[in-house]
Order: sequence, then C-alpha cells, then structure tokens
Amino acid sequence: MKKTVLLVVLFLFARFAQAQFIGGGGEASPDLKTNLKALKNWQNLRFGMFIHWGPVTLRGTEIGWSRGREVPIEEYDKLYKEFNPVLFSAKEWVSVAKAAGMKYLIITSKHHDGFCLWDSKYTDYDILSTPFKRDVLKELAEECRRQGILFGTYYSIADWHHPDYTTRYGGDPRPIEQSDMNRYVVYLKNQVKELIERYGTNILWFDGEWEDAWDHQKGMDLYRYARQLRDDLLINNRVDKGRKGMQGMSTSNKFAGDFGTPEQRVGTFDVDRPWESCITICRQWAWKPNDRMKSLRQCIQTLAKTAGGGGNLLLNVGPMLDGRIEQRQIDRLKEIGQWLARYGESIYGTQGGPFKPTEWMACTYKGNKIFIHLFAWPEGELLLPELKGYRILSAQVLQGQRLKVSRQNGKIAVRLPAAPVDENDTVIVLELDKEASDIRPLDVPENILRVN
Ligand code: H79
Repeated sequence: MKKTVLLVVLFLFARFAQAQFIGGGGEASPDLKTNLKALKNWQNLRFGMFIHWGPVTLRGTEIGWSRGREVPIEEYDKLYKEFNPVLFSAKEWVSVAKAAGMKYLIITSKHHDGFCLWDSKYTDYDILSTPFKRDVLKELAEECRRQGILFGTYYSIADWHHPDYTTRYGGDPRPIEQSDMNRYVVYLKNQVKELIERYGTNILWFDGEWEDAWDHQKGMDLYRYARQLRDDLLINNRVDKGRKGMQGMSTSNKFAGDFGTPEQRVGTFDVDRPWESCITICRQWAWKPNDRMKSLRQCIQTLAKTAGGGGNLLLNVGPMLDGRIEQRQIDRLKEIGQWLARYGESIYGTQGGPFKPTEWMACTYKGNKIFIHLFAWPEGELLLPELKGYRILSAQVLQGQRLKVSRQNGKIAVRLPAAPVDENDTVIVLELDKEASDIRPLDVPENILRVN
C-alpha cells in the first residue's frame, strides 16, 4: 500500500517536473505556435507605419502617460467631447504610407488612456461619442484594403480609464476595490473580437502588459482566444509577460507572441526569432507642436540597420488634432519612399546578414545577392571577411556601376568609387555563385573600414 502511494507521488512529481522543464524554456505549446505563412509574408514587408492618435492631441502631450500627470484626469477624460478632426482622410494617410514605401499600417485602436478610435459596442468612450462621429478605424481598414496595405491594430491591455482594470495611474482616486479584472478581461476580449471580425485586423499589437494586473495565464489565454477567431493573425509578444524591457525580446519561448518588440531602438541582430522595432519619426508618439524630427539620414539608416539585423521597422507618426499628418513629416516620409523606390530590392523580402551590422554598415541578402549598406565611406577598398566556399561572380553599386572585386589575404576587397553614390546609404551588391542562406552570421571588425 505504502509502495503504491510512493509510486503515485513519484509519478506525479515526475510529471510536474517535466511540465516545469518544458515550460521553462523548451518548445512553445502547439496552440501557441505562429502561423508561419502569415509570419513570412509580414517579414517580407519589412517596413510599416505606426500611428498614435486620439483626443490627447488637443493638448499635445503624450498619449501613453499624460493622463493625471500633464493633464488633470477630469480634464483629460473630457477631451473627447472636443475631438473633431475634420480634415482626417483615410485616403490621404494610406497614400502617405504607400508613398513612403510602407507595406503595412498599425493604428492605436485604444491606448492606456482607454479611448476607443472605433465604434465599439462595449463602451461609449469612443469615436462615435465625439463631435466627429466617424469610425476612423473602419475608414482606415477599408482604405488599407483598397490600396493593398496590410492593416493592424495597437490595443493597450493596460486601461487606466476603465473602472474594472485593477491598476490605477496618475493619482487616479477611484478605489481599486471596486475593480474586477475578470470583468475587464471579458470587455477586452469583446473588443478584440470586434477588431478581428468587424475590422479585419491582420496584426494585434498589444501593449501595457507589464502591469501587475496582467499575468502569463491571461496572456496565453488571450493569444489562444484571438488565434481561434482567425488563424492567420499575427500577435506581438506584449500579449504575454515574456518581454524583457525595451530591448523587447521574450526571455523564453514558453511565452505567447509571434514576434519581439524592441521599442525606440533597433533590435539586436537576430535572424532566428522574428522582431519588429517601433521607433518614432519625431520624439513623442502622439503629436506635439514643434517636436524634433529625425533626419532623412537617420530614417534610412534605421531602416537599413533594422533589416540588416533581421527585423521589421514600424515607424511612428502622430497626426495632428485637425486630422492631418504634419507636412514636414509627409515630406520626410516621401523622401524615404524615393530612396526605397530606387533601392528597395535591398530591403523588401530580404533577410538580415550574413555580415552582422556595425556602426557604419548593415547587410541584407536575398537568394544569391548580398546587399552591403554603407553609412561611411572607406578609403579606397572595402574589405570584408572571407565567404569560404563561395565564388563572387560580381560586385556593383546597386542601380549603378560595376566594381572590381578580388580576394586579398583572406579578405574580400571591393574597389569603391571615390565618393558615396548615396550619402545616406550606398548599397553595394555582391553576387555569389550559390544561395547565401547557408552562410553563418559573420562579425565584421570595426577597424576594417579605414584599411587601404
Ligand atoms: O505606444 C507607445 C508608448 O506610448 C508605449 N509603448 C509604445 C509602443 C509605452 N507606454 N509606456 N511605455 C511605453 C514605457 C514608458 C515609460 C516612461 Fe515614463 C515614459 C518612462 C519615462 C517616460 C511613465 C512616465 C513612466 C514613467 C514616467
């Protein structure tokens, strides 16, 4: 009898230990697995537009954390009554994204402040309660479809406005005793269902998962819930608790989420785990007057470094309170688009590597072509580490002249023109005799640049 009990206890312990082991870093459970076709399709797009927008633009403060900090709560929560962006045009926004060479678009359907940019059945704190009364999300989703842009929605799990959400922020005086996270999760799931079924969102970009109100169980449950509604959805890793800081990658694959989310930085080189860097074109996510804008050089190099690291870039704009995107931002986006119209082959549909990015270069490849993005100009020859087992059939400036290439002392030497062809990013193409996908990622020493 005792023996049987002991055996049962041992058996249970073994099962428990096994579960812990699998959970602790092994394979993600089968129902948390990414739809690989949807993933590949999205990765090939490489460049998208992020949009942060809402009634807070009436004050020009940050959408994420000004409620109760820069703007008193009572005032903030009434801003929607004045929100009337009469110059909003979905056609214009999507056209700007297209002209920038962006292939997908993700908009804040609801940020931490709880306001909903769509006609939600589950709250009156939404766009239909503003004087504007037009369903921004619906117009955008339809326009994206019309113009062939993949449509996605940002949705903040943290909701500092909702009475049932169990974390308060910005000195919000409402007692949390009356809040109920289970009720809030019902609200959240209902809204997510609307985004999926009524707006056809392709990407669910969650945020605000770091608060104590959210946990791993809820994260996995939400992931499963959304995927069971539509299998080809992509869901970022902020659905669950796996993310580590702004570096953005999940710490173990026991956590749900199809891609990592580095924020305000280019992700670290990683060609095994999918990721997308979200970065603002100015400094603030939501619009503010006279915000400092990034130069064309910064934008292009950020895109090239992201692609070179194996990731997507989600570049954020914050439209103004009247519904327009600032003209100077439109101009900048169009300049990026002009660069991509010429050199897009080195970004879209490529993979990161095989040379790992450095301060002055990034590298992408597709098939048997390697694209070297140069941000600084070597004197004379560009020297790169040897690619053992490969022949280099040709070297040339992308869309430009042929270059002499040779092998010197175990290095690849490309003779460059005297000056950069494109000051922001000159792309050199090396054509190999075989596909580059078998080459293991290679480090490029920083000091290789100035060698003559
Ligand atoms: O939607 C964008 C941001 O609004 C959101 N994530 C991206 C995609 C975000 N919300 N919070 N955070 C990012 C982290 C921000 C933390 C800080 Fe702060 C903001 C640190 C300093 C300013 C809030 C205010 C926390 C401390 C002070």
